Amino acid sequence: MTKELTSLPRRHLLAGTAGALAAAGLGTWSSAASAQTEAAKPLPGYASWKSGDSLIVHSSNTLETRRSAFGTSVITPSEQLYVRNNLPPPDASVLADRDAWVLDIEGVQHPRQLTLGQLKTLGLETVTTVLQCSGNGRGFFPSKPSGTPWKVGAAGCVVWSGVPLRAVAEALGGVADGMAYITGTGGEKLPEGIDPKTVVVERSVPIKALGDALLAWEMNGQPLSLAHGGPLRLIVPGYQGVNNIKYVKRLAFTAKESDAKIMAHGYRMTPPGAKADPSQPSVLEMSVKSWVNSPNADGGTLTAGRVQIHGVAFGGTQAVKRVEVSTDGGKTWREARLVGPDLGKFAWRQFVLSTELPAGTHTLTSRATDAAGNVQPEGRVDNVGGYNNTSWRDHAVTVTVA
Ligand SMILES: Nc1nc2c(c(=O)[nH]1)N[C@H]1C(S)=C(S)[C@@H](COP(=O)(O)O)O[C@H]1N2
Ligand SMILES: [Mo]
Repeated sequence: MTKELTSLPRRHLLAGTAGALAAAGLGTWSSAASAQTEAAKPLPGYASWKSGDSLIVHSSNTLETRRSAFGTSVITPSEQLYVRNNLPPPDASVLADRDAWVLDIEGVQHPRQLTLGQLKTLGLETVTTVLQCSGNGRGFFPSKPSGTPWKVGAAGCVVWSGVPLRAVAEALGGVADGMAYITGTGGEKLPEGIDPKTVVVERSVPIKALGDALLAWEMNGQPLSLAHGGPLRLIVPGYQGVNNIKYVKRLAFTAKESDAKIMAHGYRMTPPGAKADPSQPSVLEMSVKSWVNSPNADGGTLTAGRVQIHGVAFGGTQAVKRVEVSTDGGKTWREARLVGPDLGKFAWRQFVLSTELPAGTHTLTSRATDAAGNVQPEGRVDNVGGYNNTSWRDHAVTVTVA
């Protein structure tokens, strides 16, 4: 029966079937139908292989995973993973001969260029990480910062394979003296006639990230797609999305942070009313966060009775130690159970609380604690760009139970 229902054309669902489903106690189906009404914009060509039903298309360069589409199986399928491009991606011809992609490596004893084919001979590692845009949760800021109003769906949990960056550095004689940062540069074609520094995607992270950083060519068991940075991407586990440079064409160990605009002024924790400047903290390591994905993340009415309240939790560079769930907007909390495989400290965990929800309105939310004892906060840190929203109150879901 469910199969028939989900395969009904959208028109049918909207023209009255939704009401019938709600009457039958299948409120989540009717909410899925109403969520689909937003799916107005088509997927952009480079991401046409993605699941349109699972994504909110904000623009051709910003696709968000629906809250109802995260599932419970830990890994976010590539078809459902969000996309965020600051510039249009390179031409698909860069994938024609993946192993011919050239990476410039600087700030080592013996700087040189290596092709992807050569990099593949230097080492192999696999790591599972949460990839999350620092603007995820921006849509909950009352100040309405400019930028995509992401709610929860600019995040996913992904498996990467590639060569550890430290193996590459070692092969080239080691990091040169005095270098304090890892600076990655994206390989997009830059618009002509403007200073490249104002548009290039170039980010620096502290060199301590060298222990975990990877140059990745595979994601979720497939060659890295153009949408996600293929043929080669820098992965900095535990760090905010922007630091994971797609189409990486230059990897430099540097004494100073990049002076590109996206590093010096973009992605800074700029206090309200202030102007962005390099003295303000940049978005680097992620911090502990969780949210509920079900039931009824996208609205609709539930039937009173037993529910499995589930969602995801992660700690950035720390493992998640515990997750609590509240059904009364944070007045009282109960311990949730972590479910599914533990894919390491950079991955997220799925959590569940099995409980009864009586008729009425309930505010469901979750609060995670990481292995270092950091507890997800109630509030957000206000900032101009709308970054780093980890507030459990903002991420609450209000459900109506009949
Ligand atoms: N070269 C390049 N790398 C990039 C970006 C970009 O625009 N160009 N966007 C960054 C941002 S802001 C985020 S959140 C992530 C998004 O990764 P995804 O599109 O694979 O989900 O990539 C980062 N790496
Ligand atoms: Mo981002």
